[in-house]
Amino acid sequence: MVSPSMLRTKKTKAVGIPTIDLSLGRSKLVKLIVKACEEFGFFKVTNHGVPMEVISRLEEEGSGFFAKPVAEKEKQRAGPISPFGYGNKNIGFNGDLGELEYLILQTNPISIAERSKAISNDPLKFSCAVNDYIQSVRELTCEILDLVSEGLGISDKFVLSRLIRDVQSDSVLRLNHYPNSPVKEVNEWDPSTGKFRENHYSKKSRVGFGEHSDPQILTILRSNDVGGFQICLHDGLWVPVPPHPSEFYVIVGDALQVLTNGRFTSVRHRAMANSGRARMSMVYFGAPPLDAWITSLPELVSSQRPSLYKPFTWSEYKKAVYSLRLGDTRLDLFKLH
Ligand code: GA4
Repeated sequence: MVSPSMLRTKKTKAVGIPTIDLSLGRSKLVKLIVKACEEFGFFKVTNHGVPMEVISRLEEEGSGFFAKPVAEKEKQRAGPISPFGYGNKNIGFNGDLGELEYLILQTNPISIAERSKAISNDPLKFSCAVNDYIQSVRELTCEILDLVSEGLGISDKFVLSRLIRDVQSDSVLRLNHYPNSPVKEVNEWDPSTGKFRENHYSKKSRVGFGEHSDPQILTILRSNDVGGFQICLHDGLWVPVPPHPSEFYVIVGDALQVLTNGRFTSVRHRAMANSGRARMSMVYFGAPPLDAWITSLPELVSSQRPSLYKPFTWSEYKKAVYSLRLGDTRLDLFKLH
């Protein structure tokens, strides 16, 4: 059932983020999912079928990696031209910065086995935890995409999930670690006393990972019990999303916006880094193979609603994504009208 968890933001009214119980009957589910994707591009799922043990094992491996000395982690550094591996503060290749460190992994078992040797002292344990998590979360992603296709009246019900199940799928797993590091700000102005406060630990919000939309089809996000994640509503209002370590948040990505011909819009989101405790998130980005064409599904195109975007391959889109800044709206490059 959609039971909106009521959230209050500074400026506003209470905002309900949809919570969808995946154990509901199919006909109800498809309607709820389409509604949530249209209204928010975002929802929480409960009764999702991913065992807590699978989640905990990956969390443990991730924490183990981030607890290593920086010099060790740096050996896994991404780039200069590959986004895969360890990163610290630098996001992408065009000067974006964040208050976090992260590990980006390709999701095919061969690449995971290869990387695990260098990442962990127990590579088999690490690669099993990563593979089991990916397998479970991929299944969840595909189940949601099949419900989306059904809800949108697409005749080929597996057209979306097939892109993710493909062995060549470019899906990615990302572990983010937002350390607890209050910033010591010397001489911050205190309006209540009319004086500068010296050597003061600022409570100001700092951006851990800046505002952006995800380029892929669907994102499945899980974090520990530390808050900081926020989504932007259609009216531009930012809403804090409470952490739920045993549940997942589902995020509509740019590619799904194109595939649905704009019926769904990819939700802009960000992570703040001033919570007072370290936050760790585990994020699966469901993506098509590099050579797959991304274009509006025929059922969603008509003379009244012509295609909004020109067709492109996922590889072309990724090139555009990495040539721009984090917060850019890259889909504008592919607009037809
Ligand atoms: C956002 C979603 C995923 O985390 C990611 C990110 C990627 C990166 O960190 O390497 C990007 C970012 C993400 C969008 C714009 C580009 C690419 C950083 C950046 C500045 C792995 C992805 O696919 O796109």
